[in-house]
Amino acid sequence: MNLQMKAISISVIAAVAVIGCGKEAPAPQSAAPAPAPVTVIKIGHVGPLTGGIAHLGKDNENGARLAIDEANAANPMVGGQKVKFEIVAEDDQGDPKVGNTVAQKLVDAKVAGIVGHLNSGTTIPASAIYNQAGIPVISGSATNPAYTEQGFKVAFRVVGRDDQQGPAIANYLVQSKPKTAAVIDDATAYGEGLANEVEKTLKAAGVKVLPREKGTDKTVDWKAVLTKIKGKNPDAVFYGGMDATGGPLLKQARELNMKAVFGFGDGACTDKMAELAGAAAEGLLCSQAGIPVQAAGKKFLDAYKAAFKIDPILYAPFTYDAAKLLIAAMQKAGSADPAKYLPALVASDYTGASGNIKFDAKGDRKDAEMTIFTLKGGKITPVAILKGGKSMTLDEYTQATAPAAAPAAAAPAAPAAAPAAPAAPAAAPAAAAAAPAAAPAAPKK
Ligand code: ABU
Repeated sequence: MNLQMKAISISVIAAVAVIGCGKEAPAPQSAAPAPAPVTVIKIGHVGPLTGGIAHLGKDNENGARLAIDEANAANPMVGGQKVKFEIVAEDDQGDPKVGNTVAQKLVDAKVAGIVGHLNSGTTIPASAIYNQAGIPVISGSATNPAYTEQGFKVAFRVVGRDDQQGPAIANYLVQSKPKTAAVIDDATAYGEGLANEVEKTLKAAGVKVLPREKGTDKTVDWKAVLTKIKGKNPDAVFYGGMDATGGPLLKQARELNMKAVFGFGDGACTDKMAELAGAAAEGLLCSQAGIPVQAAGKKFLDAYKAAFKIDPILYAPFTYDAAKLLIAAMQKAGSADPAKYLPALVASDYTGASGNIKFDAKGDRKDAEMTIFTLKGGKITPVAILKGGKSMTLDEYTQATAPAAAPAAAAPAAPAAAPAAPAAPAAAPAAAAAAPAAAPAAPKK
């Protein structure tokens, strides 16, 4: 007897058995409607989840994860179909080779879009793999201009670029009137690229810049480099690198009794600096290529804290927005097919946790903010938010971006007065920072 025959026989015997017990035969029932199929849409996230900057990789991943969880909680539909978004999180260890391997893994897993990578040094080569596969990628933290200068239609970022960030932080260093400056980098695409931008601005301002000193993204013993620099007595020192290496650099510089003003970029502009350098971190000037985390939307900040029991560190609001942008574009296009939703992503006009996001022809964020901080009382503290040639305090920014439903119309941002003086030993910048250089626009190929 084949299986089908067996099944029919068993059903007949069962039915007869029920009737034979004197019970009523059940009324014939129409078949229950099959549940609507739910299509799973995979979104990749890549960042370093191991190593010295794993805390930043996890921060980025948390942002994307929160966006996806929120989207799923709203019973999302794409093209009239019920869908569920699924994060596929990968660890690239901040290493370009590992980055390429996991990029290919995500392509093979048929993700519909990617948030990442964290580092410019991994994002730039991995973006060639995503471009080849036609899969959109949005970085929430990679700031090296080269990423969006490759002509890849699928490559986007929601933070500013280092040709904006470099001049912004360098102009703050210049305001302490240094005659001589030292520039150190970690030999990564990010650290070296940002250091180059800072050096250009310092030289243009008439500051003598010492020959470049280098470490790596793993260097934690800077004594030889610092001893060499100390002998030349620079008034200012800029380091292009991440907090895991920048913290020890700053600590050892103060242990060597160096009095220079220190300036770092976004990778080393976190509260981790105080954890790693202790009191030596006080007075550090640093920059981020977007709004400060405390200026992110309250709904995002509350949801992040509730979900992860910690506050976001640096670029989580940006990776949150990147994931939301991908989802919004899919929903607008009615498809998770990258070729079909890419035009909707290009045309994004989206207000998220990090403000309004539109992309220029290269895939860069239009009018990205830059923030300058000083480290005070163990915390990085925003002193100026720069946007469109204007400088605002955090309060002014918050007022200017308050919801339209507020009782009074938000006042336009006025140029800010001089930022608060960094704590000793840095001298106070004398005036508001110069406007960041506008990114040249060219059509994406
Ligand atoms: N922008 C700071 C850290 C990430 C990067 O490598 O660009």
